[in-house]
Amino acid sequence: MAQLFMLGPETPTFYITTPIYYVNDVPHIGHAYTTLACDVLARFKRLDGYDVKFLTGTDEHGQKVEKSAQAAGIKPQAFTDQVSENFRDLANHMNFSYDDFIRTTENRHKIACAAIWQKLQAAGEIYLGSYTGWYAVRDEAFYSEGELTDGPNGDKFAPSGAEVEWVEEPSYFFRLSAWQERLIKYYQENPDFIMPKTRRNEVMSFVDGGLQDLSISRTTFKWGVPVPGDNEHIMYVWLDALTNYITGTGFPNTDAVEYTKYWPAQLHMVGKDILRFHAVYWPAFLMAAGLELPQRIFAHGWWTNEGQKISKSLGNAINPYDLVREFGLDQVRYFLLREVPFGNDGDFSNHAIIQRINGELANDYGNLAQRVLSMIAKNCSGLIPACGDLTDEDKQLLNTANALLATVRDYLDIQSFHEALEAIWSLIRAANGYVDQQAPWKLKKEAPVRMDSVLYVLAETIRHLAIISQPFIPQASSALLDQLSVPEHERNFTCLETKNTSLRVGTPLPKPTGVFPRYLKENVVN
Ligand code: ME8
Repeated sequence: MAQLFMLGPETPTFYITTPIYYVNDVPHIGHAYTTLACDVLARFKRLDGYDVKFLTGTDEHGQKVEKSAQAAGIKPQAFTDQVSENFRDLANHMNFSYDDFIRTTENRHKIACAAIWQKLQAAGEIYLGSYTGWYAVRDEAFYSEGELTDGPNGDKFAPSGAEVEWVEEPSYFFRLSAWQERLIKYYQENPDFIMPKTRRNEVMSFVDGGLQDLSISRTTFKWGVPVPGDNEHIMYVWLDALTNYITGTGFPNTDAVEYTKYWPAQLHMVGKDILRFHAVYWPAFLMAAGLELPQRIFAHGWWTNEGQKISKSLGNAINPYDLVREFGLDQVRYFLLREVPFGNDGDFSNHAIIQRINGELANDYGNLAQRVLSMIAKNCSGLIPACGDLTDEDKQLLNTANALLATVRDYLDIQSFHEALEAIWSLIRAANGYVDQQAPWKLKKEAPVRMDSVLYVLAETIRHLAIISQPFIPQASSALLDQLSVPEHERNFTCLETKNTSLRVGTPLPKPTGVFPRYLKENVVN
């Protein structure tokens, strides 16, 4: 992704990651949601002057993927080559601005896995033993007897609902139990390390309950990274997968610019299902290997479809391609981040997305832009009008517009997307109220100078809105900025904080066209 500023050694960096997705699944709305959240933050930080690295990718090893390849009748490598592309396609289709796409079958990653293993081994954190216990292939996770529930036919299930199987095999172990107190201390000293707070509490009570050493190698199948010095074993797929975050910065080459610049990451974004791996195992591995910890793990909530859990067996996974085709890309991006307070679970429904599209995008934002730009086209010969003396109402609206960036920045710093959007919409509503109150269409005859000022104030407000809404709804924002003739190099946030980039009087504007159509069709997806 192109950077928008000259970058130098002083430029602050922002490294953000998505989970790497299991290739055996078909990409659905849940995957799109996590990457979307990262995309918005990455775009925001780029506009805010940061040197950003945004990493996503696919998790390609392990028993689950090996089984899927067998079922497809092809070799695991050929299988993963094929299906990994589905996730890259999704990222491109959703206009995600990732800088790097990692596949765990790449050589750079295998090298990083071997290196972290060797660091752990050299630190005395690994010993050989044997694992006897339960394993869920679907979660690629070990479970203790106490965590399981009994099924009707004597089978047993993990808390996630995944079926477990009994495993007995030689295994290398990581001394996780020794890290309990240091992890708790770390959580206490870094209260924002795990967010949201409720999830942090869950993790802390899990760790408080005691940690057992973790099995980190398998011998009963082959599809994985070999354990250095013992080819009988392959590395546990979660140790392999988590390592991707440092592979992405060039690890084990810790002296290279990429690593020193980007590690530790500012944010690992994950769903709540995989928080334990990220907030317990990963920091323990890193501490044990003598590496720095990421600054934050944010675990967001779970999407259901019209009240039902999304699952392969129910066949109700929401296909993001269908959604975008039906409603439009920016509309889907807006809905996903506006509908649900980030961190909470959310329910997808056609009714809800249509309400948001027609109410907030078409009526509120679309109408504001359309009304103002059409009046400028009609009454000001399509030129940015002059701004005369400002009234209190003018100043109030402009002050609110000037304050918006800082508010949105603060909300995004705590990953509160819905509040950031609410702040943007509160300015949109204020601007619509101002249009009604000032009634510029009535001023044309009696007070044309005042009409010009009102339209200028509104156009300047829309400039703020369009610049700040770029990370969320990039296509519509860019169309609006085109219609305001804002040049490409004046679309970053610095241009909201310096006076000389305000709209220039007399600038010709292209013919306005609507950017947020109403959704009118009866027929909807799924
Ligand atoms: O767990 N609602 O991969 P995965 C919201 N490979 N988010 C959802 C979702 C839903 N219904 N379904 C999936 C793995 N997600 C591992 C990760 S990382 C080192 C290894 C999102 O393909 C959410 O982000 O099962 C969740 O954490 C992730 O997809 C799980 O993806």
